[in-house]
Amino acid sequence: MPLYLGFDCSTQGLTAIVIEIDRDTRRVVFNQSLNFDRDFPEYGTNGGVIYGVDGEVQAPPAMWADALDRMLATIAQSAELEVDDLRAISGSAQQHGSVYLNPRAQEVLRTLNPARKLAPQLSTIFSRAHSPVWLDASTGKQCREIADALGGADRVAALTGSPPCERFTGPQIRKFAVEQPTAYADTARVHLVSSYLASLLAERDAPIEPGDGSGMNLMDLRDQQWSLQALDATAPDLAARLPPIRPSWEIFGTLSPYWQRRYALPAAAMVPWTGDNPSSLIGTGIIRDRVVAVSLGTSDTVFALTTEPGGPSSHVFRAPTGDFMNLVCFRNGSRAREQVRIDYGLEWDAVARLLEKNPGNDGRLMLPWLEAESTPHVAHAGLRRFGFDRFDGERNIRGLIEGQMLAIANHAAAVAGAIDHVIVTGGASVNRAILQVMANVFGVDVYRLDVENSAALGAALRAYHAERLADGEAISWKAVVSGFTDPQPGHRVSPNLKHVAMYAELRRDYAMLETLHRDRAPIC
Ligand code: XUL
Repeated sequence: MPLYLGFDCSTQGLTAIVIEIDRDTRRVVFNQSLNFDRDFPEYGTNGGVIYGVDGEVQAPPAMWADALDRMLATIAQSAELEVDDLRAISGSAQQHGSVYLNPRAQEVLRTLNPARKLAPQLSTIFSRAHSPVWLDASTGKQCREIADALGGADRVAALTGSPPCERFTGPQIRKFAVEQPTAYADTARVHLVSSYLASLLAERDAPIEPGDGSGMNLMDLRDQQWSLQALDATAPDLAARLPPIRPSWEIFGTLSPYWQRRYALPAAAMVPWTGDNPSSLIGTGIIRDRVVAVSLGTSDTVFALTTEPGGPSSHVFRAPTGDFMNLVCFRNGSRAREQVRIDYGLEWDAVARLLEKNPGNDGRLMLPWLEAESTPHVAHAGLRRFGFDRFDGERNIRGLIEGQMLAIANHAAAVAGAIDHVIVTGGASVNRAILQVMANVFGVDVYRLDVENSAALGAALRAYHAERLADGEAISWKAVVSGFTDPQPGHRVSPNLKHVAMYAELRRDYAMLETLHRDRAPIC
């Protein structure tokens, strides 16, 4: 039976999902994850990243390569899989992060020794040892410079889909080019995390896919090509350093001889990798109107498909369907939830009981900005509590989770108009008590999916879609996702009508507090 493999290289780990699709069968046959901190302690990461000074957050690209190698070994050895049937591979990765390769990289990739591990063979290919990732908030100056050069932040948003944002790749590249000009001069290729990992599988430069390219402040959102104006405003000779942008479904190579020999894998078709959010759009199956997806992960994101860009959305990306997607991203996601839970010494089931015990927290609100926040822009980290103090554990925990859900529901208005229901994905989507708060706050049904990692599932589904197209079958997206993403009644959490009106009032109060406490001159 044909198999399709999808990866997701998120902030904290690498997941792989294999799906089996035939006329009457559609099922997930492999679903495993590696955690960077736990499984690769030698890289010294904390939550998959390394915090530096002044808002810098980076990760070692060699660690991602190591994880890819270990995961492919697991897949090849899995007793449940007939790996010879692997037809196509795609993937997704945390968005915005960038990998810098020197001129020797091409040759090294072409001559990898299949008897040896991948990561040590890559030790000479990086012109920058560590990659800046989406949590990096150190490029405010570069954002302002890019905005000035292009005629203002609104102009940049109209051109690229987003105003200049600290975590976006363009401002990050500019900072590197200005602060480390020698290393920049030694850079032959700047990849996204997604296209870097795809290149490692194909042993050649993989293209950038438009969904992930939209998170760079460098791509013309309309024609899905590099904007020469944006490149010029960012760094010298950048055009020569970027891979081409190619359609999401255009097969660009095959799994390379290195992997074929190393793990006896077939020459499966390679489909461009995208960002985790565009991939989740497919993996949650939200390919129609009036539904939004909420991803509760390291970042919390809210997104929806749209055929025309517009509305007051914070970001507009291209979607892997060829349409557009609106998205807002909250920096304070699962790390904030986890930290507050640990601070008050509670297990998750105790947190669930607290949430159920007193919905609405007696009207006590918290702005949940444990770390600097991106929606809305808040540079100065710190929880803001209203009507309680830090010693009140119950109110702190409820305040944080309710605050996050109020923010998500309020900002969802920038993503989609009327919403019939919400699809939730990501690690915290298994937590029913959190989903109950979400349903009460949104006032509509919330569904969780069978597969928690919708980005990896989306990647496997994109691999299937591209392989079918290449085979001459004009398959629709509805047919692609069917059987994998259909909301199940058993996974529905309905709003408790007793609480909906109360939360509607809290949403207004929360919005007011947010306006008072957000940064006056937002960057993004
Ligand atoms: C989206 C964003 C995050 C990352 C990490 O703009 O920055 O969601 O993709 O998952």
